[in-house]
Amino acid sequence: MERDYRAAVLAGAGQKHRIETVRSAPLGAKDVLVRVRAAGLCHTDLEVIDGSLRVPMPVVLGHEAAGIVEAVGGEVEHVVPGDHVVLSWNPRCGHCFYCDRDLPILCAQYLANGPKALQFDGRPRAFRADGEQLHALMFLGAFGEFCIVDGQQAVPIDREMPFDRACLLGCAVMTGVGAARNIAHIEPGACVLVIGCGAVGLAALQGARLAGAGTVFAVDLRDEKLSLAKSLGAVPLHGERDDVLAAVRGATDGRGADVVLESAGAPSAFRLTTEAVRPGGEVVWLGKLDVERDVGFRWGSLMQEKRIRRSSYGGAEPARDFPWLARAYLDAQLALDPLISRRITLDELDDGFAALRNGETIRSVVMFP
Ligand code: CXF
Ligand code: ZN
Repeated sequence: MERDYRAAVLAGAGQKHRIETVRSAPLGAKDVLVRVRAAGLCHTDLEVIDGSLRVPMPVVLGHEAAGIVEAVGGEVEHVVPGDHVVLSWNPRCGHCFYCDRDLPILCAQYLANGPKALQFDGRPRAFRADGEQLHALMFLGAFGEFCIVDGQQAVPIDREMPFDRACLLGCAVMTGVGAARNIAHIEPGACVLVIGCGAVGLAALQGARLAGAGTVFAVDLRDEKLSLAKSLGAVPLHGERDDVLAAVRGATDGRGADVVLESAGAPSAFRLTTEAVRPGGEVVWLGKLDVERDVGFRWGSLMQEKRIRRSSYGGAEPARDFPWLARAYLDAQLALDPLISRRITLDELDDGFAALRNGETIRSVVMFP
């Protein structure tokens, strides 16, 4: 059954959102209709608004969301209406070359349909009042009261989990904690350096602590973000005022960090990763730049058996990872409250993105009634 609901529609890069009444497509057999309760504002949405990430328009952004299952298609068995879910933006076909090699982030169907901003099976799931098809960013399009996802994207979590914090698990927290837990190999007592203290970095440093790291250094250029990192157990270092390399070497008999997790997305940050890591140590790059940009490295910083790895979703296995991340929050092992700078309404979306662009906020979260 089709349904009318309010959603934020972006008609072109550089434009403002318009809140419109849109109409959902009929539910497919594998679909789940989710009543969105909270959705975070992420830099990837901002890249679409600012034009550096180009997707077909008009589009509904929002890919970090949690909500309540409203209805399910005939073939969906793992959730029922009323379940609380966190949404994953990385559905996979399960049988392509990369799915067979445990790299769903490279799934052929995911990579083919993602840039088209359609849902996973290639069909649109929402339309404007005049019938024009709406695109959806990252197989979600969560800046609306409802969204239809492929069933596998809806992961049930503990009902005690508050929606505003639950939504963060779907992108930033999964990416950051996952980098530390699923991608890097952090040994007990390890020295870890986290570069960039946005939502992903603040999650990464907590992931490092959960993995038993010894000293976790955290670098940023904003004092407010460094205070947050400090409150979460990291040793704060200002990227310009402090000598980051000296601090890391001083803590490791001159070797350098065992593991460096990068979440700043700047050339200087990428360069710092390979300078600061010890010989044989591990670097994980999470941040990103315009794909056409060049980054230069001092060749010597890439030598000595350093392991450099890119990760875009922290090795996410959503059905495995979202429930334990929620549990870690509920057990007070993972702090999420400090990541939320503002709670806003859908009508305040553009102001929320302006604040993210200026670096004023970690996460603004759209709350739906
Ligand atoms: C991004 C990271 C780079 C690839 C696309 C998704 N993560 C979250 O927004
Ligand atoms: Zn994101």
